[in-house]
Amino acid sequence: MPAFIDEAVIRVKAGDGGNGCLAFRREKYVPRGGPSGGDGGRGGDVVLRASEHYNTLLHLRFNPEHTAQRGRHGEGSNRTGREGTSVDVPVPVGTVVYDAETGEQLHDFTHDGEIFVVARGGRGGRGNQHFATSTHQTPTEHEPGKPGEEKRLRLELKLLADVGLVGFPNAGKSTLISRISAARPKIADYPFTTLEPNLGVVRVDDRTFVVADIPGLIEGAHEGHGLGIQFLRHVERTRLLAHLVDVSEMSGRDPVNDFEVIVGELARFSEEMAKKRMIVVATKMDVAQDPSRVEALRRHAEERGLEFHAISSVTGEGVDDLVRAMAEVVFAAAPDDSVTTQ
Ligand SMILES: Nc1nc2c(ncn2[C@@H]2O[C@H](COP(=O)(O)OP(=O)(O)OP(=O)(O)O)[C@@H](O)[C@H]2O)c(=O)[nH]1
Ligand SMILES: [Mg+2]
Repeated sequence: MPAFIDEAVIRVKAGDGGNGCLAFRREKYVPRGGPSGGDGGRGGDVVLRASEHYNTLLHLRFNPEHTAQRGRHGEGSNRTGREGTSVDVPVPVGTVVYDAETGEQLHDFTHDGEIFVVARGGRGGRGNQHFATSTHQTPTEHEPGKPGEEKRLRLELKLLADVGLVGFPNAGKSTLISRISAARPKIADYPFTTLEPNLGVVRVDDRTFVVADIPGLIEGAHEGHGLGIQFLRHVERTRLLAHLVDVSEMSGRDPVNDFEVIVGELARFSEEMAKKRMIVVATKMDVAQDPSRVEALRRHAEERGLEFHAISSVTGEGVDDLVRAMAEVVFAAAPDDSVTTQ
């Protein structure tokens, strides 16, 4: 099974501590009052936070620098500088964090909401108020703030597909994934073009999900015909199947029959696969001559309570609607709460 790894390298810099202050109280008749320099505030941390809201690391590739605020400097009258604000960097559950310089594994996120402070803010320096002793009453010592930690991180995520594309060879699976993601699988007008699964990351508004394009299935795939059903395990854990059916005359077959053949093969693979949520997708609408073929498939889907979409990956017809329908199912399973990307 090829490893599908999503990767991002980011730089994190925690806030520096504020400097301690050098100051003396001003008192009437006393030329020099006691020392009154406040401490610098602590710098903010950079915190990685696992969120089910994210399925990929794509948002970090667009935004690779994360800097927390520095602490404010101390002030006179023993005033401590304000602490710097920390920054939260959301990552998907399943992300493994490495130090990019040393290769050391720093953390492995396993559950939603988990946090890991990856770069600590620097301590604030002490003001001169702390340096007074009975014999040293006008101290001028005061410390600079400590620098915040700075790291280059490599984040790694094993991608799990959210949506699986299934259908006959030549149905247009690879063409669709190349239209909706950055994946560029081979596309050709003969069956069994795709020999290995391809994953593509699909972006919808500020969220992403992963689509798997797998080799086509044919009748008897469960007995090893064609490339067989071995690749179905790549979509075993998806939340949704998009079942692509070529409704153009190019296929030389009947769309409803094609649909049933594939459903039969899925059922023979596993009970779970047979029960998986499915969207039926009529493909190649730009070259479909006979509307009755499309209508027959639409009715067939409706009778089975399945959502139906008709698309052309060439003209783009129906593709946005289909992507939104996929996103709805995928994101319904993950809480859509507070987090947004930049
Ligand atoms: N006119 C038209 N042709 C399409 C469309 N989608 C795919 N095709 C063509 O159909 C042929 C097969 O497309 P692929 O995307 O390779 O099909 P596939 O389902 O990935 O096929 P396998 O990898 O063999 O399972 C190619 O010649 C595509 O250019 C479409 O919307 N309109
Ligand atoms: Mg293909």
